[in-house]
Order: sequence, then C-alpha cells, then structure tokens
Amino acid sequence: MATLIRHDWTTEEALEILEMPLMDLLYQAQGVHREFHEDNTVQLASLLSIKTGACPEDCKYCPQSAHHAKKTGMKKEPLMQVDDVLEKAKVAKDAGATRFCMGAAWKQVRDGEEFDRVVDMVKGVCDMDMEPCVTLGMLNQEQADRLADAGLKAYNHNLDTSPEFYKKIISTRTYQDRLDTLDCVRNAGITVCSGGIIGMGETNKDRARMLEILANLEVHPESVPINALVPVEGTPMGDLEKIDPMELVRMVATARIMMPETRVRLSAGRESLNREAQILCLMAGANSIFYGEKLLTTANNDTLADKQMIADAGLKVA
Ligand code: SAM
Ligand code: DTB
Ligand code: SF4
Repeated sequence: MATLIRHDWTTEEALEILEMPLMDLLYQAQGVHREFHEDNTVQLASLLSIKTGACPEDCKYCPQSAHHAKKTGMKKEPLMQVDDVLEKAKVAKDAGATRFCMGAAWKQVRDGEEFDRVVDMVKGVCDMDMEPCVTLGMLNQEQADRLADAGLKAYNHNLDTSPEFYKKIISTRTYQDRLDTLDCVRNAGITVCSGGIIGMGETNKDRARMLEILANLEVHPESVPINALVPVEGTPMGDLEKIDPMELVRMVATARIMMPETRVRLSAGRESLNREAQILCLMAGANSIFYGEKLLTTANNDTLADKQMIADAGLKVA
C-alpha cells in the first residue's frame, strides 16, 4: 500500500515511532525511503560562514553568540566580500558539492549594503550552477521575495527543538518568530530547510514534538537537517556529553517516516560518528550530508574519508 503524506501527526504517534524496536524502525524507514527517493544516492552540501561571531541572540549551544564570546573567545568578523565567497563556492563545486549554504550570525536580515552583498552572493552561486542556500536569521516578506528573485533555492532556519524545551535554550527570539520566518520563505517560493539539534538535554518527547510540528506544516520542509550537539568549550552546553549515535539514527528514521518526500540531512555532529554509524543514518533515510572540512565554525569530517565512505557504501552523488 502506498504511503500517504500526512499533516496530522500526534505527539504520541511520533514518540511511538521514535521508540520502536530498532530493527522495525530501520525496516520501516528504509521502506519509505525507497518508495520516495532514488536508491543509493546522497547529496553533498558545503557550508561557509560568510559573517562569523558576535551574534546578538543567546542560543545556549552556539559558539557564535556574543553572550558567550568572553568564554569562547570567538571574534567578530566582517561580512565576506562576494568574490571571496564565490572562490570558496568554486572550491566546493570542484570537490563535488552541488549545494552551497552560506550562514551569517545575524539576528535578522537588515536592508542595506550588506544584504545587497548577500543577494549578489546568491546570484553568483546560482550562475555557477550550484544550489544556493542561506541562513541569515529572521527575515520579512520583502526580503524573502528579493532572495527568491536572485535565484535562492533554499532558506535554512531551524526550529531547533520542541516549543516547550525551546524556552530553556533561547530567550532572545520566540518559537513563533521562527515559524513566521518560515512562512515568509514558503510564501516567496523558496524551499524550506528546517530541523533541529539533539543532545541538548531534551527528552524523547521534545524530539517527537519538534518532528510533529515540522511534519504538520502545510507543506513539509523540503529539507530537514538533524544536528547532534557539537559541545563547544565556553558555551553553556560545552560540558554536555555527546549523545549515543543510535539516537541520531532513530531521529533520522523518524523524520524519514513522518516526512517521506523530504531530504533528511545528517548535519552537525557527524564528525563524532564512525563510518558504520553514519551508514546506519544513511540507511535510516538520510540522503544529504554536509561536505567539506568545516561546518560554520567547527570541524567537519575529512573530505577524503567521506569520499571513501560513499564509495564503500556504493552510493552515487545526486
Ligand atoms: N543565525 C542563523 C540562525 O540561527 O538561524 C543562522 C546560523 S545558525 C549557526 C544555524 C543552526 O546551526 C542553528 O539553528 C543550530 O541548529 C545549528 N547549530 C549551531 N551551533 C550548533 C552546535 N554547537 N551544535 C549543533 N548545531 C548547532
Ligand atoms: C544546520 O542545521 N546545521 C548547519 C547549517 N544548518 C547552517 C550549521 C551547523 C553549525 C555547527 C556549529 C558550527 O560549526 O559553528
Ligand atoms: Fe546567532 Fe544563529 Fe548562533 Fe543563535 S544559532 S547565536 S541566532 S548564529
């Protein structure tokens, strides 16, 4: 029987999927995956921090928040120049990436010369035949429309966690602010990339709630990044223990089952997984990874090791 695309998930259903016996979960997730996606393929997306540090938001996990700067020692850097960004995009393309994501440590987009520059970066990446994606914090409808006109393919803005746990993680922007930003992105005709982080001390119910909210949006996000917390020294979460990789496998599989058509992105935290755990995530339904030695400010997996893993698993880059 064909799997239905649903938008009426309950927390209980999501939790039940998340906690089912692992083999049943993997079997179901792989079945959905094969029904909706080309077999044996993975997308490679590269990330670049185009404006690093001194972010006014107080996200407890984030090394770029100005609130933790004294302890992390993270310095503010100015917004990069368009040519320098395009040079990095070319390197990523030559290395095999098809999507290029640019991140700015901003609370929100402000109209002016800096936003004009980001618009030029988007146009430049588009002209290179790569999918441009940006993550710039909150934005309004006019700004989203302008990015769409420039050729922006995707906008990343994460819900991060459940609305209940969210209040313990961020105080400077509300959950509703995030949902409003996602609305503007959707209305502009840009694809939505929105997911979250596990390993911040949340419960399975919080994880289920986040997936429930994403899966009950009118249109599922085209991309859902699942990050495992990278504990960074000097942040309030710097001392948290890394999660068991199987929790990441379960989260990926549950996202895959609840949002069958979505690209599930195995995102931050991949560096602490061994090859086999990563392959289990791919089997559970992840079909995109961040590729390139750096995420935004922290290390990512070695590119040669990634190529080897892709070859070992018999995957094609799509
Ligand atoms: N400032 C913008 C925003 O918050 O939307 C864009 C950049 S922000 C760094 C993008 C996402 O990276 C966050 O929403 C969070 O999910 C993820 N992230 C940041 N620090 C992380 C960490 N230490 N471990 C895992 N994920 C992290
Ligand atoms: C997402 O969900 N993960 C990426 C991307 N979207 C922008 C960012 C991960 C950042 C990890 C911490 C860092 O490198 O600064
Ligand atoms: Fe700023 Fe984004 Fe980091 Fe939050 S996650 S502190 S908004 S850069």
